[in-house]
Amino acid sequence: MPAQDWDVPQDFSTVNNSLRATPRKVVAHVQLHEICHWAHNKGQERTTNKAEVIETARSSFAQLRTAATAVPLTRKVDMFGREATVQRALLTVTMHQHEHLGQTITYARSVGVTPPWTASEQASERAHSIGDSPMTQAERQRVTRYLAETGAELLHRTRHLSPLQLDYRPAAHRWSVAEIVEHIIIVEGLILRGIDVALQRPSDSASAWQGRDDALILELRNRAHSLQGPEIVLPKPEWEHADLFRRFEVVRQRTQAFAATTTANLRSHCSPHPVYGQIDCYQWLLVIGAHCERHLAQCEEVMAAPRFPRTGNI
Ligand code: NI
Repeated sequence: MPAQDWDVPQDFSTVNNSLRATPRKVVAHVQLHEICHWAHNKGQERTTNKAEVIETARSSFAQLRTAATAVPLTRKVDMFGREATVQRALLTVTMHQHEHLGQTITYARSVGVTPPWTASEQASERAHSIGDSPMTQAERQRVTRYLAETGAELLHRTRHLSPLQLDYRPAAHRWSVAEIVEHIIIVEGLILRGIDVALQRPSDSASAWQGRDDALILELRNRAHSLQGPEIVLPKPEWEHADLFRRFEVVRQRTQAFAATTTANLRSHCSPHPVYGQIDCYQWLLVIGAHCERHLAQCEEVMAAPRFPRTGNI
């Protein structure tokens, strides 16, 4: 919005002094500051010194934030001789800033300067389109969706079970649903730690499943092959039922946040699986989803057992 559309006080310094020191005045000051100081500059030293400009803008934002959090939005303020609310004033400031943000982008581009946020977006697009890309959009979408879906499905199928149902074992040597969930949590934590360690090592090996993510997932989900995990992944079991699901949610959220935000080059770092050989770190994230699916099928088997408690919350 061009500044001349506003009824800007001629003597900015007088108005500014009279408004000093209350939150209401902070909002009014920011208004004046925004419009007068930068556009009309009445009664203030004009500066094009970069450090001073940055410092003034920074203090202006700080004042604005103080006003936005400390003052009731419905409070009446005097905005250039007209009555308005704090909310109206803040919205006006935001629109005004946005107007000039666009203006600065235009100015920057017109002199051949790429604005910093555009530069970082362009860098990330370039990274996604070259061979050693950290993770393509499609890969990230696939793994985050797989983790979200398998996590939600496990909770949906098991969380509502009664303590009796959770602790039921179809046979002495078989795991209960509670034990299976505990095993899933333990394995997920170990895989995350394994990824962390692998990423810190130099990338010196290739995945034995390079280009075969789907085949690896199918293999892992196939319960015709039984896998005997090491002692460390066996459930104790030692967690309360309520704690069990909370722990699952915590570890899965960690995994999902990592998968959604990591900029590490997951494909170029590998770690060995005891049965399937070298697997890259992106594939290890898929393994977490596949492992969850595999054991969800095992939970279904337990729940389908003839003696599985049908009712009761005891
Ligand atoms: Ni397992």
